[in-house]
Amino acid sequence: DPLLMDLLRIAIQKSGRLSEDSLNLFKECGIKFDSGTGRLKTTSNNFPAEFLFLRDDDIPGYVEDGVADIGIVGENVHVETGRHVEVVKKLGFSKCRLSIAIPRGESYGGVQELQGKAIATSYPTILGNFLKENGITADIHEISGSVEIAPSIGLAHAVCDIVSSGSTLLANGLKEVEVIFRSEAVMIGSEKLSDAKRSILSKLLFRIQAVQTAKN
Ligand code: PRT
Ligand code: ZN
Repeated sequence: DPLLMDLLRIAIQKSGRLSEDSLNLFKECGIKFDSGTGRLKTTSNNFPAEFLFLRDDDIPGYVEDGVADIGIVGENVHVETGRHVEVVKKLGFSKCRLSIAIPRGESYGGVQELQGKAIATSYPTILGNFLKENGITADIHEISGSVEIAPSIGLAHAVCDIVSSGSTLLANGLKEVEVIFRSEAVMIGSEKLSDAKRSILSKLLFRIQAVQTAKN
C-alpha cells in the first residue's frame, strides 16, 4: 500500500552554491520531483522520498532532530555546527577551503604571527580548534557575512573565510596565508533511522554509486 510507505525526508539548500548540484544529483539518479520556485517541500512521484528546501545552516540541526532524515551541506557547515549526525557520503562538488588571510602588504612568517591578533570569521569553532592545536591565543570576532572587509575597516587584523577562486580576497587587498580546512559537499544522515528508511537510503546510495561509476 503506497499510502503507508515510508518516505525518506531529504533536506537540500533552497538557493545557493549547493542547490544546483544537489538537484542534479537526484535528477541523475532518476528521481523525479517538482522543484519549482517558491516550493519548500515536495514529494517524488517515482521514489519514496520527500524533499525539504532549507537554508544550509539549518540542515544539520534538522537532521539531528529527525525533522529530516538526510541532508546535503558543505563539510565546513557540518563541522562548524557540530551536530550529532553521520557523514553518509562525500559528494565531490562545491569544493572550497577555509583560510586565514591578512592584508597583502604585510609579511607573514608563520602561524605564531597570529598570536594576540583579532581575526574576523563566521567559523569560530573551526578557527578556534586550529588556533588551539597551534598553541595560539587570538581574539576571534564572529561576524556573519562580508568577513573580507573587516581588516580595511579596522575591525580585525586578519580574516578566516571560505576561499574558492581567491578573487574575493584579492579584491579586498588580502592574501591567503594558511589553509585550515578543506571542504566539499557531503550527505549527512540521522543516527537513528528506522529500518524502512535505512533501506530507502541504501537504494539511493546504490544509485549515486552507479552514477559516479558511470562518470569516471
Ligand atoms: O542562504 P544559505 O544560508 O542557504 O546559503 P549561504 O549563503 O550560507 O551559503 P552559500 O550558498 O554561499 O554556500 C554554500 C556552501 O558552498 C558553503 O558552505 C561552502 O561549503 C560551499 N562553497 C564553495 C562556498 C564557496 N565555494 C565560496 N566561494 N561558500 C562560500 N563562498 C564565498 C566565500 O564566503 C567568499 O565570500 O565566496 C567568496 C569567496 O569566493 P572566491 O571564489 O572569490 O574565492
Ligand atoms: Zn548559510
